Amino acid sequence: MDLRLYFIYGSAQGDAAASLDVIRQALEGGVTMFQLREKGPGALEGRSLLDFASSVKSLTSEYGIPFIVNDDADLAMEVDADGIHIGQDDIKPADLPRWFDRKIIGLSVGSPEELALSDLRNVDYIGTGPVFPTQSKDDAGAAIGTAGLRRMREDIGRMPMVAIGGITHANYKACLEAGADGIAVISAISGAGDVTRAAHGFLK
Ligand code: TZP
Ligand code: MG
Repeated sequence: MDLRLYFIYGSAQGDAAASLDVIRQALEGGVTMFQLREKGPGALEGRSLLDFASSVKSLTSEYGIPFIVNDDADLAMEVDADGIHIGQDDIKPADLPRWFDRKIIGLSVGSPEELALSDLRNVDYIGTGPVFPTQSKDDAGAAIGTAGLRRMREDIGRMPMVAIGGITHANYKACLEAGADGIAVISAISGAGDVTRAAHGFLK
């Protein structure tokens, strides 16, 4: 598991073909992890979601990159994902089917208070944020800043930690300096004119 550059994306409001193209370009740019996060208006469901997820899985496998599914344990199992990412309001890591024992389990933890309430057995990495304000998640909560990130690093010890929320080429180094093992990004990659170049720019 290499958390350095964790790209998160969905089917772009139902346009699966365009989305696959974005994901391929990001993989070309050197993304080290990928998470399928299918949310919001136009999100795919049922058979079309399953087909899309399978296509993404094939694509990430081609590049040897872990394919993580957000929230949806059934979907993760159906497409034989490499892992799942869950939030505080989702299924608890300890309640996941045994199938996930051999898989990567990520958990969102936004604050030291949430950390104190989280059962980290079975958890392989933590996602912390939003570090900076973000347009990509309505209920992301207040930004914790790099000071909040540093505090989380102190509290979690050696647990792998990826920073998320509002991360750009201008601020990602501050996240790494604050103790993150890597950065998780949606818009600074998916919204870039040159997706491959944008991804690559985070690896310098
Ligand atoms: N969780 C916390 S912030 C966020 C998620 C999924 C959105 C990150 O997106 P962006 O565009 O990189 O700010
Ligand atoms: Mg969730």
